[in-house]
Amino acid sequence: MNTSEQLFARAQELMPGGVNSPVRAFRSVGGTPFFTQRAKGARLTTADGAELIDFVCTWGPAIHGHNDPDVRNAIAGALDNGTSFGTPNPYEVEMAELLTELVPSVEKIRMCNSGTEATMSAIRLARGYTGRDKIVKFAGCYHGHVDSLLVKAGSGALTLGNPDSAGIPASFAAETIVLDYNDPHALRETFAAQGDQIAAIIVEPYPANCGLILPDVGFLQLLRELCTQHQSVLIFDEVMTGFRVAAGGVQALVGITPDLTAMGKIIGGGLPVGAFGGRTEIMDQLAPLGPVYQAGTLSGNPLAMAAGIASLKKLKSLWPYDRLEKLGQTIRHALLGAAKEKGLPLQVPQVGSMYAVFFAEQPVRNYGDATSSETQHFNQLFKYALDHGVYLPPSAYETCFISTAHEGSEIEQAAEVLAAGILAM
Ligand code: KE4
Repeated sequence: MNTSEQLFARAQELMPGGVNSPVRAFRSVGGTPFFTQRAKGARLTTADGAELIDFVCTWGPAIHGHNDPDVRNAIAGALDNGTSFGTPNPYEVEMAELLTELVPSVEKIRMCNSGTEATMSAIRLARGYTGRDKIVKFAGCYHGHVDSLLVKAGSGALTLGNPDSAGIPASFAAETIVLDYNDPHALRETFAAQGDQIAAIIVEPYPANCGLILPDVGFLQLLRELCTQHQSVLIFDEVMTGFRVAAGGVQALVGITPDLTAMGKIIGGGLPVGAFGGRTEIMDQLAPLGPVYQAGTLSGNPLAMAAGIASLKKLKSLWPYDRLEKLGQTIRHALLGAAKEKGLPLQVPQVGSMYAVFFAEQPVRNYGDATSSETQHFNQLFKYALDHGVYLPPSAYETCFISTAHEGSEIEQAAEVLAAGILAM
């Protein structure tokens, strides 16, 4: 069987960087990325036979861990009927009913095939609905590789040090206003000056693509107030946080109603799915009803819908959020305890099954704070953890995820490894 080294050598001949998504290349943490042979529950088995407790969870979708039997059975059942029809199918209706039930702000929904498609389409819809061009986003937030949003972006763009991608026409970037998250003054000034030109604010309500950042009290409410006041569209990008921090996402936790919500990851149960939805008045601007065009050959694909439906139904039956919060706190306390003992400044923002690790004196409130943290310390911890059977995201600018498949024993084991990794620094 090919080792990761052998596979990576071949991959690099055929795919840029040997990967199909940049952050997988381990460029910021160094070394050869391992190739995964199979995955089950909370664990990955690499092409080299190593078994790893996984805190990436395929970047969020695997809320029930890998190869979940209920999700597998749902896919197998759908497969008996075929893989893609290109016509409406019953699964789409069931998915739409689930999503609009779980996220009440979403009155109507449109399925697509990735989080990027979801945010790209939501932006186009907001522009079409308002007749305006400008978009407000926040530095460090990543909304997928959308031309107009790859401006001061997070995730892999930030990891590789090019948050402003090449290939984006200046005319596109000129329509994107980038502000600092948690900076109410800049936000008020911007809307005072050009509120009538702003089609939308798009925000990760809890930014999780430059590590994990939490809002100052009142910040998200201010977004809502300014969008209402200036008739701009408030878009919550809950591709990552949706169904993860709560069944209804951040908007359920903070009690704020966005006009549109972008979704992805968990709703596909590991298969390619995105979605965007919101107020009927806005959504009905979409083709075939309205003038805003959006489409997709595989949108509402029956296999992907079946996987997502099973994943969401399992969340409804397990309602795992209290348990995931406890598991997240176990990791957080272990990390902070070890850092205190070592005398290392450490911040571990954590919400439920999401946590991040910043080697920083002060809490990280924005992009500047995140990029000023000691990423070399993170890289050391990443390597130690990987050598001891624990897989953290290969970048300080990502967020860790816990699944319902993580047993208490695996969390305890991982907490011990991470604490030891800090003490070994
Ligand atoms: P996708 O197009 O990758 O399905 O979703 C884009 C996206 C949109 N919005 C948010 C908040 C996201 O986090 C993402 C994608 N997340 C990254 C991980 N931080 C995907 C990992 C990757 O790019 O390989």
